[in-house]
Amino acid sequence: MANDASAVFDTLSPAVSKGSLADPFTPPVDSSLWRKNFLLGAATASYQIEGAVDEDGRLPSIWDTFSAKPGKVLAGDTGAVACDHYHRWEADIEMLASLGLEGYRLSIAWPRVMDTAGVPNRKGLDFYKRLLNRLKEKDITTFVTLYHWDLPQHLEDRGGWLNRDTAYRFADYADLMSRELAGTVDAWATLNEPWCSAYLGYGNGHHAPGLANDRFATQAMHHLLLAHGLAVPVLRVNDPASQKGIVANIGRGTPNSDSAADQRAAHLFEVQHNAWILDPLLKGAYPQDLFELWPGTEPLVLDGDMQTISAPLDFLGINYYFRTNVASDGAHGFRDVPLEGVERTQMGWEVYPDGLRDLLTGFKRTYHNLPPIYITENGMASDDQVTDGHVDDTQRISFLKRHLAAVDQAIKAGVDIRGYFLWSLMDNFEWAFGYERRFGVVHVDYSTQKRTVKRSAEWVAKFLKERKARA
Ligand code: IFM
Repeated sequence: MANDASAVFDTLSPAVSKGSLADPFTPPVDSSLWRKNFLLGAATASYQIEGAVDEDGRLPSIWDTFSAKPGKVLAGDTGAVACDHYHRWEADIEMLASLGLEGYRLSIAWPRVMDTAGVPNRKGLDFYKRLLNRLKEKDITTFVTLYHWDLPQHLEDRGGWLNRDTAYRFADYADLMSRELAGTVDAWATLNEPWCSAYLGYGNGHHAPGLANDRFATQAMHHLLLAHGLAVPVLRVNDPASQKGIVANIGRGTPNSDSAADQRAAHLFEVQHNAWILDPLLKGAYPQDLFELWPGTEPLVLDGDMQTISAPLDFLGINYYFRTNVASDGAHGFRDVPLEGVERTQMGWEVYPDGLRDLLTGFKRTYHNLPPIYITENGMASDDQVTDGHVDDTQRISFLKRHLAAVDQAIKAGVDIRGYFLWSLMDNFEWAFGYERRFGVVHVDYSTQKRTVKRSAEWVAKFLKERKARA
């Protein structure tokens, strides 16, 4: 196998390497992307697109509270209106279907569907029922995430993910949702990116609820994973035909030099970003190196918790965006050493498709019980503008091609990868970065809510059409 996914892609299909729409996407004939059962879809999340935060009995979430605090979100943006998807969902699904996308990954807003006593909120539930029924009518495969960061504020008021009880409340919520929505969901993901909830939310405070303490982060992570473990058997009982899994964001860390200290730093980076979540899920234990990085932060773990957390999964969702080049910090940890002269996105993240392939093949070696994988998010932000009714997001087309080539390489190396979701269907509320960062393959004008299909979406649609015609 060659080392560079971009180079391999260029060799195999030189015409498409520049990301121009005029060049058809023609992956090599043996590419797994041609497989009809390799699912290609797009993803979104409730708080990032729905808006309507005060409607039909929705309760406040931690992101409503956090984004209302001055200085927490760029330009003071909030998710109050977002893409107004709560009112525009029908047109948005039409758009998704017209692009030929075969799968849609969405999340449910917990504060929309239950009151403070756990009593179901019919109006909120009906919204998701209508949405999922319509997706099924359109023959779109549905991946539903139960928790994509919008914790009900009343639970945060009782300690949030620092309170073990939140894990049990989550299992109640999973019970309600799977009883109500059984039959319309193809795959349930309990959590999206527990690393972000635990570390950004409780470890460095960049995300809601905005607490900053390493010990909080490890305890919040434990309760998040426990919530996942408690929910899986509930989902299995209520909706046996669906797949059950969890979604983890993963990070590639590469050493800044060959020195043993920098190699160790890169290892610790990946322990902190990947093994912290994957080891408990797939090995039933936290990686001990984590506590070398953060001495004295071992979470309180009760008897039986690790068995609950490591119950078998039907799939593992993987979200990948970039790599980080690191060096030793001279003590127990690592520090970022940004590389110069590399391609970056609007987020400042390095474009590094090989990292996705290398992490996936590495996981296959490390975890003998690695479940089937879906790439549940991959994509990039760019400062997209509408000109004469078009958005020429050339860098995104090139980004997607190179990452899809990396996925193909991982499949050829023996990793069981069953699908790929673009992040994101449309521009949306990018958390602490507000609306400035645009990740969509569809552009959203937030002053009019007009959607404009970007060149990247046209490109994906074209490929899907061709694949269908060849099937
Ligand atoms: O927008 C987020 C998403 O909510 C979770 N994964 C990463 C994306 C880009 O930052």
